[in-house]
Amino acid sequence: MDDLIVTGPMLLNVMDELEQNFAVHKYWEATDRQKLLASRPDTRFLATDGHVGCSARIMDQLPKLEMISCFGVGVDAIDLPAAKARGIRVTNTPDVLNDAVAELALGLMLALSRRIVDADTYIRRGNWLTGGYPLTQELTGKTVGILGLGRIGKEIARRAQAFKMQVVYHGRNEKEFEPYVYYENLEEMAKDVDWLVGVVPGGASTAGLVDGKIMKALGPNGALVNLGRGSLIDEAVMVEMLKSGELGGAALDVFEDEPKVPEELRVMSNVVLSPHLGSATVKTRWAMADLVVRNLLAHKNGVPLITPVV
Ligand code: A2R
Repeated sequence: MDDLIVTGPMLLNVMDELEQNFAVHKYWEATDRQKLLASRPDTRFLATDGHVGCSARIMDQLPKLEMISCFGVGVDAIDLPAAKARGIRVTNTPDVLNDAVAELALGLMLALSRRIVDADTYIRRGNWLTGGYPLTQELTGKTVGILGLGRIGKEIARRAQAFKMQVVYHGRNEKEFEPYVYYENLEEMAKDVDWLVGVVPGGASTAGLVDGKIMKALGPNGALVNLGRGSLIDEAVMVEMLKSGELGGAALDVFEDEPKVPEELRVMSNVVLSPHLGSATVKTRWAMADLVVRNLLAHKNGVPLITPVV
């Protein structure tokens, strides 16, 4: 049977399926990971996720590696230039997670604007008995700027419209068949919107794209939402601006150094936090895992990959 190195635990049934088709080696359980790689020089297949990824160093230790199947749509933790240079194929799990991530986007926006998390705590602490909860804001009539009108961004846009919001967007290119206003300049868009939702891939081209200038443009009545990668936002600057009130609020599913979240963010009332839950529903995680397996089997059986990245 072909060797398959798996970098982290997958759903149990998926592990069973992988074990039926491959000799699975659990990288995350190995006490000596170098030794595991060195002992399997003929390995052609590797399964990983968007967090662990696959460095050029790991690829170098597997001279026969042909394919990396990634659980997740973001492949910024995989050294794509190194994979390309070696002719290693890389697959990810796009589209099947669009709805789940888009639902969470709207959920976080509602939670922040209607203060749902804080209001829940208000009742649990018995505060309602002493007085009503302060008035909040609604999404209706507000403008949301989507940074990255891709597969997920479009699903967020549709849901925002259902909430009677105006939708505009920024990306590298204007989309020919989309009905929303395009901003070539992110700062100009940030000035004009109430909500800025980031849903772009991680990596060098988007790192720090939402900096102090963009957050200043968004302003004290604006709110920032991030569902892509923590590296998109200058987190230290965001914390300062949230503290000073220069930025109104933030709803964050991703962070610079997950699972570490700055203590200051954890105590702010104008912030809603979730632990990278975008795609984390039972249905979606199954669909993603299924794609990981089907891509591996496609390569093993010499048929076209289902969702290739390179
Ligand atoms: O290339 P464009 O114009 O289609 O814009 C893409 C946009 N994007 C950027 N926008 C501004 N500056 C950049 N440097 C930049 N790089 C990419 O992000 C596109 O509209 C969007 C990404 O869309 P998709 O490739 O369809 O990705 P998907 O499936 O929506 O996932 C987005 C990210 C993942 O990479 C994960 O990090 C996370 O959401 O789950």
